[in-house]
Amino acid sequence: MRGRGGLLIGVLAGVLALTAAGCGGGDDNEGGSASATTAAPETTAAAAETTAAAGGGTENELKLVAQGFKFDKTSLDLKAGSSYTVEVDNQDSAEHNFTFEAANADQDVEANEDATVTFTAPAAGSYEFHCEYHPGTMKGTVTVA
Ligand SMILES: [Cu+2]
Repeated sequence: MRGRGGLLIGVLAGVLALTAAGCGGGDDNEGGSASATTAAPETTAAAAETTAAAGGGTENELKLVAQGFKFDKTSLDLKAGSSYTVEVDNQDSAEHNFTFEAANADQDVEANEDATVTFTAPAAGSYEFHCEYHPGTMKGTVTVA
């Protein structure tokens, strides 16, 4: 009788110990393998996207807003030899213009209208753009790299 009682307690204690160990170990393993599996594909996808963006894309679009006799940007960064389409959104009730002489771009923009001009970025260097009608206040720099 005594022997049986002791054995039962021993077995119960063993089961409890195994259960506790099993739970802890299981959680750690699941957590570890799950994050490793998720992280790997994301890294690969991000690398592929970066490669695609750097390799392709000759079509580049920029937008300038003319408001209060000012352009919303005073600097443009272009890549030499790439093609650009600049959309000028004129929010003033006066006619404006976008002129980037180095690329032979000269586009008038009627009051409260949009206009686009397409050009190829010149060789690397520092240039300027301006509005023909308000060159004193509507101007900026173009950096071609
Ligand atoms: Cu202007």
